Amino acid sequence: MTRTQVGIVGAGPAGLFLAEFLRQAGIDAVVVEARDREYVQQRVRAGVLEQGSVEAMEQLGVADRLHREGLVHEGFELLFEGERHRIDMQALCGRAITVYGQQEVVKDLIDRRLEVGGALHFDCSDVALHGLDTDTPSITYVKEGEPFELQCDFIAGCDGFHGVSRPSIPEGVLTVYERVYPFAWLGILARAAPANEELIYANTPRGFALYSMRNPQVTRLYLQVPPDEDIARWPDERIWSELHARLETGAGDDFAVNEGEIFEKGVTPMRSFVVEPMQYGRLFLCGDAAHIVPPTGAKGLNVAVADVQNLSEALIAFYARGDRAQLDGYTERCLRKVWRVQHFSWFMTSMMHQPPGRDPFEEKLQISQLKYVTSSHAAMVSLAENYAGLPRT
Ligand code: FAS
Ligand code: PHB
Repeated sequence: MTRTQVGIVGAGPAGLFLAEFLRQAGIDAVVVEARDREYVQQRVRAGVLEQGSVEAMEQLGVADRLHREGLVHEGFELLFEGERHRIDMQALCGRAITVYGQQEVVKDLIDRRLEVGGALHFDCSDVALHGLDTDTPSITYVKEGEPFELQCDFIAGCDGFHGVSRPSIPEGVLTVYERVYPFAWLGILARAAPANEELIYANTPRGFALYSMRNPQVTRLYLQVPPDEDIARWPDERIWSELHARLETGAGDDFAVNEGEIFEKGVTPMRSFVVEPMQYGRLFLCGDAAHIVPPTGAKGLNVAVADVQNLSEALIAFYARGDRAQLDGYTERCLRKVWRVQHFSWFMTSMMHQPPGRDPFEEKLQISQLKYVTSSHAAMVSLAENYAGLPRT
């Protein structure tokens, strides 16, 4: 049996940010990850970092590559009724976003963890949590056929939506809030130079589309598809023709989608999900283990970072002064941002997607909302500050 102060389950953004925050505060932690390093580093997910997440990487001193390779965007565009409308975040709320792939963030944090000799165990199976309602919880797992037990003071469940942490909380403790959307996203990565400076969110009669990117050689594109869509029904030519149809308005706008080799494609279900509380005994849930947002608001990674900032500050207060107040208030503090981004992500998803069985009244409401957020200064400020990310509270 080995001992540590904080056992961290999962080496996604939440687990890796937490490990580094704690290390820099002199708190010992061990990260236990189910998959191998290569898999964790190549998993395609988020692409947009709020200013707050960039500041977190700067605070940890792992932002050099982000500053070299990240794309700072001071605005983004909404496309509807064949016209594009720019939301100038810098002018409206003095903040910007940075386009930098989640897997790059994960790579930078893993490099740091291994560079400083921090404990990070990949390929751990049969991970299980024990004694959560005692002062000595533990994590058991198997690695290379060997059983291990890690005794901790606290456990951080950073193992995502399908992890083992949330289900380890006894029946009846958690209240679940959920909304499943009647559509999904088909996402691709393509070796094609971005044809637009900034992201384009499109609400079209054919459905939603998103024009995003990763760097000057790679674009990231999404299409609204039915919830259980079979990717086999989408050969590359069909994907490109649908992207052209949804994103190119013609009408004097020379924007055209650049095509290129598609080297990654997948379908992502869309749901909103929150559990309350986000803690049980000595277990604290962070990121997707506690809440999921539809990616339309680009918030999942960013709210995961906010959770672990709250948890690390609470743990630092506990180990420095024996003060439990922030640990006891962890859920309440996290839920302020969690429900704000839940609302914003639901708002963006409802405004930008075509629900199946088109309801003409809902369509008119959508267009009215889109016209409002692209004409009213007050509405544009609200949209801009939510998208760029509200300062932490
Ligand atoms: P993660 O799921 O990233 O990490 C959990 C880790 O735990 C994984 O490494 C997993 O292997 C490990 N694990 C699981 N079970 C385990 C077990 N039993 N034992 C040990 N380890 C275990 N968010 C944004 O902010 N902006 C975006 O643009 C955006 N785009 C997205 C696009 C897509 C297609 C998807 C799917 C998500 C997107 N998101 C976006 C949301 C996404 O980024 C998540 O919010 C983010 O990955 C959450 O990070 P973690 O909570 O660390 O969970
Ligand atoms: C992405 O680049 O992957 C991306 C960007 C914005 C979103 C979701 C995903 O809202």
